[in-house]
This record gives sequence, structure tokens and C-alpha cells, in this order.
Amino acid sequence: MPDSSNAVSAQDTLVRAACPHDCPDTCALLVTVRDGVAISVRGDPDHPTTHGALCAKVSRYTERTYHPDRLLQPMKRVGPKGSGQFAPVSWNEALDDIAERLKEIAARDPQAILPYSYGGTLGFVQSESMAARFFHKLGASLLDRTICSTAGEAGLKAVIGGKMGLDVEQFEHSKLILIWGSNSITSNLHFWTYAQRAKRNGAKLVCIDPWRNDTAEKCHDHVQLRPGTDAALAYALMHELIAHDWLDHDYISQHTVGFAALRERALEWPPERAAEVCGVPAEQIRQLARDYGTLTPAAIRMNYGLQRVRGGANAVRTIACLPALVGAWRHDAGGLLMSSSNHFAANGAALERPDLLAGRAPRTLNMVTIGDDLLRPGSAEFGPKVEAVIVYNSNPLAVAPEGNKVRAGFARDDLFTVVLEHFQTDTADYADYLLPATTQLEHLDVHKAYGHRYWMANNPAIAPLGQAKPNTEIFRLLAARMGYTEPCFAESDEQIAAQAIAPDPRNGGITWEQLRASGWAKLPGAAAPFAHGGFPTPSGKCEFWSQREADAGRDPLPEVLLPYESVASAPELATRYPLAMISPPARNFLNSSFVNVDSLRNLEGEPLLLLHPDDAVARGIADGQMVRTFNDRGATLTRARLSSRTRPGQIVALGIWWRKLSADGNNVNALTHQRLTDLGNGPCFYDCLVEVAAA
Ligand SMILES: Nc1nc2c(c(=O)[nH]1)N[C@H]1C(S)=C(S)[C@@H](COP(=O)(O)OP(=O)(O)OC[C@H]3O[C@@H](n4cnc5c(=O)[nH]c(N)nc54)[C@H](O)[C@@H]3O)O[C@H]1N2
Ligand SMILES: Nc1nc2c(c(=O)[nH]1)N[C@H]1C(S)=C(S)[C@@H](COP(=O)(O)OP(=O)(O)OC[C@H]3O[C@@H](n4cnc5c(=O)[nH]c(N)nc54)[C@H](O)[C@@H]3O)O[C@H]1N2
Ligand SMILES: [Mo]
Repeated sequence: MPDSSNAVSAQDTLVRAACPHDCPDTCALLVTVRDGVAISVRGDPDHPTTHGALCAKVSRYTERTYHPDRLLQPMKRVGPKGSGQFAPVSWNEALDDIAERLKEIAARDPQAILPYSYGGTLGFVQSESMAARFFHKLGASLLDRTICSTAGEAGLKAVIGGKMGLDVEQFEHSKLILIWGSNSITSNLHFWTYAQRAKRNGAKLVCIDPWRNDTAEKCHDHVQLRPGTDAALAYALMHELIAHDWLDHDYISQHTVGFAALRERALEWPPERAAEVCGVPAEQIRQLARDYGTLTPAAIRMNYGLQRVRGGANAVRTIACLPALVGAWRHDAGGLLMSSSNHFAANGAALERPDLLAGRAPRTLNMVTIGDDLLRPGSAEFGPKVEAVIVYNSNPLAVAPEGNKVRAGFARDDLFTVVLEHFQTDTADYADYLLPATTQLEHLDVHKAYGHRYWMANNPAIAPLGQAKPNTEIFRLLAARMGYTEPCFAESDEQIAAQAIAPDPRNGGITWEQLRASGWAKLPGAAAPFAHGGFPTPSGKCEFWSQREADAGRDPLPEVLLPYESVASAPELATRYPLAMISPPARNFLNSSFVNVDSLRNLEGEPLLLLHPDDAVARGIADGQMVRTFNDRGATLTRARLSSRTRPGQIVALGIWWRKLSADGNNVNALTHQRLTDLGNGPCFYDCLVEVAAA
């Protein structure tokens, strides 16, 4: 850890970089380097959405990079799986052995090999470029990367055609902002800056969230609904918009499909009915509808928190109908933003080279069900038993649902596991080979964003530490050992980065060469993407009623689907496990990343369970006491915090702690299940019943 003063001096160099983390903000970074050491990471003051400010986590990025526990050499397992006992080996020995093992398995059936990766870095180069080429050429099982956002994506796609929305920079001009299923101060801090400006300009801010999170504390109103009931709330809002004729009839007739059918469905949802389902006062729903129908421009910042339940996609679908009804899309500062991903045109085919499959169609496994899938025997239906897993950019032992099954799967002695990592995570403890990967300061990358509209460049600031290598280089070396000779396996990171930005009008004329120098470049395109319609749906309109959904045998209108596990929808289960648990992110962690950075872990303290005082009293639990949270799938041991910031009947367990840094070697995912969302095959982390008892 560099301890020199981090005041910039004349001999320092300043490197333009980008935050790699799975967060909507994708900040522009300025890294100060002195004598080959990165001494500070700051937010670029000139980048509009970063505006010189970083979150607590990434402002400590040097602490993470130079952490004494960084993996700096390849390691081979010497103890039992899970024991975390390793001995150093050379790169040659590790790569030769891994290639031999993969060849041997592939000779039987390459689908027995599974890549497992997600959001450790969102860079195009270090995520699915060389890695995807490698697994495509191998013919390995494909991975459906569903663990975060695919339900919401499916919901948005059905109604507005894709992950597009209003420009985050416009929110300061909104007069009403609904922060729906998002704890902005924790997970979308730079949006919050715009929301605060709007507030100072007289806008009303409303947070729609089951618990009074830090963001709700600072909004004018908080609609504290039960998890998984958002579609009912949205339909009641429509009911009121229709009943009071707060509608933009001109926008509806020109740019939407299916209003008559939607109207009929919405009229089944008077506020009293939704109030019953959502557990909020009918009067509050009426007021929210009045605000939404009369304050212009009205903007919705919807985020992924509301789609981690059975009806997640349909909840997003229902909410996505609202802006068209009131014509909010006409305004630069109106409409909705969930993700800006599809404003960008990335050249996925060039990066990932699916053509290397050469006509083969390997099975696809869903990353949410890794627990079950690792424990499944081979069968005609499933295909071969999984014999090898290569994990990179992910920590499934901590983040995947039904963690006890995930652990049992990775503990299989007949499973060959390779983990590419910065640290010895919970997953790394189960590796046969643990390979040291570079961090964002040590490698090159190019990023799009899902919360703003800038392409971002990441220039390497320092040389790789120890023997660490970029993911790309590790897969390049493995490809060579497998005998893959296609020229794409010899491409440098620089050559890969240059292909990421597709030559597409959506990207304007942005090129990699320019981007590297400038650090960031904004997409062209109007602030209000749908002011004149032009939705990327089959009809070109906002589809309240979806022919595509009808053709797939599903409800052509958005549906209200209650959770798999809730008192109302699973009364039998609720007699044993009456408390609904949600587990959104802790502010100072990024999923399971940063949990091992001491200064940040100290800010979070220890794994906590927020419990309403009524529920605590009923169970004889005092504030600060250790409690056991349990259901049929598992149990955790955490400290209880009595708080009226949650509802009676609902607990909040902020995540995602490393198991091995928790009191009992378990984390919140010991309790979650592997069932999937209505559309998009996503996880249902916030659709989970439990019971709590004093430990
Ligand atoms: N500090 C920090 N920032 C992060 C992350 C992190 O771990 N830490 N993670 C990053 C990642 S990968 C993602 S996907 C995003 C996640 O950030 P968001 O997309 O904002 O999603 P969550 O944080 O999961 O949940 C946001 C809020 O939704 C609420 N919520 C839960 N269930 C429901 C529901 O049924 N209805 C409604 N209306 N609200 C509900 C939760 O209580 C929470 O306050 O943030 C990114 N940013
Ligand atoms: N209960 C519960 N579970 C959840 C969630 C929740 O809200 N509640 N949130 C879910 C969500 S939204 C998400 S997105 C997932 C996130 O799940 P993951 O994508 O697995 O995210 P992380 O836990 O941050 O783990 C990423 C790992 O990648 C490593 N890494 C980072 N950069 C690199 C690199 O360049 N190379 C290599 N080889 N490794 C690297 C990091 O060290 C880290 O250990 O978790 C999900 N799980
Ligand atoms: Mo996520």
C-alpha cells in the first residue's frame, strides 16, 4: 500500500481510466502514478456524470489493488476442497495441467465444461472477449448470464423495445421523480446528484421501496410497499390516470398499441384493491397518481431492485406503460430510465466470435441454478454431468442463490475447478487452480455504461503486480496450449478494444483511438429518445399489448404476479416462515467485492439483520442480539438491529458478505432459492420467506 503523500507533483503522470464495476455510474477516473505506483484514484471533474466525485469504495481502489492479500502467483490446491490450502506453482505448470484436463474432458464431451462469469469487470476486453472465443472454440456449455437484470430487461423489451430511456443528465429538470426499486444513494450515487438538483429546483421526489433506505429518508414521500407488489401499484396508478383523464390522448393514439385493452385491465385495479395487495394506504396511491398525472415533466428512475421477485419482469412491464399514458416521453426530462445499454452499439460478434462454434449448439446453463446444476447427474435431458468449471469475474459461492447447494456442488471431488481472481474469495477456496488476475489499474479496457451515455476508455496505469495476468492473456495462453490457431486468439488487448465500438450510427463517429486519448465520449442522439415515438418494438410503438407475448402463449398485457413466497401467496409456508426477507446491497460493498477491504468492511461493521420492533418483541429479540435466520434451505447467524425503517413482517439483510468473514461461515444466500422470474429466467433474491429466532 503506497503511503506517500498523494498530492499531485510535477513528475507524476495522470492516466485516464474507467471504473470497471457493475454499477450504473461507470465513472471516469484519473489515476495519479508516481514511480510506477498508483498513488491516487480520483473522479474526473470534467466528465459530466462523474463530476469529480467517486463513491467511498472506488476512491479506495488503490487500497484494493495493493491489498496485502492480492493473489500474485498461480496456486494449486493442496488441502481438501474448501479448506483454502494452496501451494504456489509456475504459470507453465498450471496452464499445462489445466489444458490437459480440459482436453481430456472435451474428448468425451466439451459441454461437460462450464464457464462461470459475471460482473467483476464490465469491460468488453476483460469480460467476454478472449474468454468467450475460447469457450466457443472449445464447444463448452453456454452460460445464461441472468443473475442481475434479465427479468427487467425482458419487461422493458416487451413494452418499449429495449434498454433505453431518458438521459440521466436531464433529471435535474424533472418536476417529479419516482425512484422505484432503487437505493440511489447506495447504488447509483451520481444519479442522486441530479435528483438533488431537481429537488432544489422544486421537484418532488418519491421513493417506492419496501424499506426506508437512505434514499427514501431524503425523498418527500416514501411508498413502502410489500416486495413483489409493484405491478398492482402501477395498475392502480393507471386506474387513477384514466378515472381523472390525466392522459395524453394524442401521444397514446399516435405512439402506442393496445390502450383499450390496457384500460379495461387497469379499471380492475381501484386504489383500494392495490392498497390491500401492496400494504400501503389507498390515499397514498391516489396522491401518487395525482402527482404523476399533473406534475410535468415526470421522470421515473426505475432500477433492478424490484425485479428480483417472481413477477419481476411483469412489474417492469407495468411500470414501463406509465410514461406513454401521460406523454412524459415528449419531454427531455420526462419518461423512464432503467438502463441505457441499448443506446450503445457494441460489436459483440467480433468480440466474442460465436462463429467459432462452427455449427455446434451446446446446451445453455442458467447461472442462477448453478447449485442444482453442479449436483445433477448426466442425463438425456440435461446432457453430461458438469466436470469442469472455469470461474472468472464472479464469486458464485457468495452471490448465487441457495448457497448450500452451490457449496456442495463446488465441493465435489470429481469437479475440476479453475478460478481467476484478485483475492482468495469464498469460491477460490474450492479451486483446483487459482490464477492471479490483474485489476483495472493494470490492464486495458473499453466500457459502455448502463446509467449514462458515454463510451469510456481504461488505460493501464501500472504494470501487473507480481505474476498477475489479464483474463485475456490467461485465455490466450490456454488457447495456445489447446492448439487453437485462429488469428483471433493472437489478438492483443489493444486490437480487441478497437473492435468493441461498432461502426453504427448510434455510436456517432466515436473511435477507439480518440476514446483512449479523451477517456470518454458521449453518444449522439436526442435526450428524449421517444418524443416522437420510434420505439424499437415490432410495431415501432409503445406496446401496452404485445403480439410477441401473445404469440409466446403468455398474457399480451402486463400481469400482476405475486411472489412465490409471501404471506398472501404461500400461506401454508408462511405459517412456518412468516417473515419476508430482502437482501439488497450494503453501501460500502459492491456485491461481494470490497468485503475484504478493511476500511470498507469496518464501515459496514458486521452482517446485520434489520427487524421491525414488533417482530422482535414477538420473538423476544433485543437490539444487538445474535439471531438465527432460517428456512428449509439453510440458516445464518447475524446481529439483530431493531428498526422501524422496515415494515412489520419484513426483514432486511444487507449483502453480500463473504461467507468466511461472517460469524457462521454462511451468508444471506444460504436462505434464497433458485426459482426463476416470470420472464428472463432471472433470480428471485427478494422473494424469500424466513423465520428468525434468538441464537
Ligand atoms: N454500493 C453498491 N452499489 C451497487 C451495488 C452494490 O452492491 N453496492 N451493486 C450494483 C449492481 S450489480 C446492481 S444490479 C445495482 C443494484 O441496485 P438497484 O438496481 O438499485 O437494486 P437493489 O440495490 O437490488 O435494490 C434497490 C432497492 O429496491 C428495493 N426493493 C427490493 N424489493 C423490491 C420490490 O419488490 N419492489 C420495490 N419497489 N423495491 C424493492 C430494495 O429494498 C432496495 O432499496 O447496483 C449497483 N451498484
Ligand atoms: N442475496 C443476494 N444475492 C445477490 C444480489 C442481491 O442483491 N442479494 N445481487 C445479485 C447481483 S445484482 C449481481 S450483479 C451478482 C454479482 O455477482 P458477481 O458478478 O459474482 O459480483 P462480485 O460478488 O462482485 O464478484 C466479482 C468477482 O470478480 C473479481 N474480479 C473483478 N475484476 C476481475 C478481473 O478483471 N478478472 C478476474 N478474474 N476477476 C475479477 C472480484 O475480485 C470479485 O471477487 O450478485 C447477485 N447476488
Ligand atoms: Mo447486479
